[in-house]
Amino acid sequence: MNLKGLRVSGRRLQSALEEMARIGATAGGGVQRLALADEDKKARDLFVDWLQALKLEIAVDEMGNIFGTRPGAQKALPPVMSGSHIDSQPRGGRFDGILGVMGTLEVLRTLEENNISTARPIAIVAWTSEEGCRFTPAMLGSGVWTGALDRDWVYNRTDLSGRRFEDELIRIGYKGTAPCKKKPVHCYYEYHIEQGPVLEREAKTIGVPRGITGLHWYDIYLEGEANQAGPTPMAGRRDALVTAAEMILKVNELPQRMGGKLVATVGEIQNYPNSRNIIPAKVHFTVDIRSWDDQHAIKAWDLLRNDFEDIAASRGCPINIEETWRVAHAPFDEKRVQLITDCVASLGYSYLPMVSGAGHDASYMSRVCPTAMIFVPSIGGRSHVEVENTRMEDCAAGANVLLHAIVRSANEI
Ligand code: HGY
Ligand code: MN
Ligand code: MN
Repeated sequence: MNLKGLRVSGRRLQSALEEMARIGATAGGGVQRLALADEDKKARDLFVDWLQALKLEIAVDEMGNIFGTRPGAQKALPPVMSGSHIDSQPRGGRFDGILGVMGTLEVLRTLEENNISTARPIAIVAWTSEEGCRFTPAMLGSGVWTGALDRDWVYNRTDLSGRRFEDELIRIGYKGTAPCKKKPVHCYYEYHIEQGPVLEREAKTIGVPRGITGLHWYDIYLEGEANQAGPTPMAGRRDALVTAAEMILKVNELPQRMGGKLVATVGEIQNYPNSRNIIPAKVHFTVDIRSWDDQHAIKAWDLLRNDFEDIAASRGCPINIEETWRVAHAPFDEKRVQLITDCVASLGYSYLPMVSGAGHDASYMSRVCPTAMIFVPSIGGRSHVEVENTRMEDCAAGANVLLHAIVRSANEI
């Protein structure tokens, strides 16, 4: 069969995305499906139903990663794997992660309805807890599967209310029995929204990243001294929140000071006791530093950590720093990137080579098998927000690239 003319069904992909978007739908038009929360379970259950309808061989591993395998003519050959994540940010978007899972599902549905077999098996995967907002750090399911993270260490991670990862996995019924251990994979593709402004600005349909920047996460804990906000003189206060504020400004100034391509963000903060008439006693905040150049990011952190220690000393607020997580920048496999580019060209889409500023499970997968990604534009460059949006024509275009990349790769012997 001449596969050149093969295309996914954009309408069916749209309806799968819309059905998933109803799970955890938020008032502002986004979704909230925090890892291992009830909404995550509901979306997982629906995903497993769809895998069963395709008669795939389904496996759930000890980390709750869900795999569906479509057999190939040569069963023993390592599969082509493709997927992403189902969990979302709090009041997140309807495309981040789920587009890659639904895009791969649409590829499998298209192959089924056209009765197309491949030499290699094809495995679809939904990785557990990619976002890292409820249980830190990010990419926990793929991190354990690739051997980058220890399963029991992840099991004991807790969310802000003290719930353990493993207990939540059991509670939603997704602590599977399959060992969470890497197996041979021929290559891995991840289809995802760009989550930035570049493709839209350059009016390109497909982004072809050559890799993902390094991600470095830190947690900062400050001890102040609570007291009555009225009678306590300003002199001598040990105000943890003012101390944090001075530090947070240093984070924001860092990229300018360092030069080069680096971003730095404080996204999360907790203030205790957080009462308007009590001088803040304790503050926890997070630091997220990203750069393609890992040494540059580490140098930036060294500078920042010294600033933090000086500020903590000058304000009399002892500091405790956790260097929570570092993932080095992840260059993708050039052959796989070229194959994606060839598929884009043969489909006649415009495209742009780029680097991903967002982290993805593909970061870890690139360490264990040839990996590449496919991006489609984010309208207004917005993501991790309820207004996150991508044109359905672009969603179908990206899925067509994924379809041809998977079929070509699954017929490589
Ligand atoms: O942080 C990230 O870029 C991803 O959403 N985990
Ligand atoms: Mn994502
Ligand atoms: Mn995300």
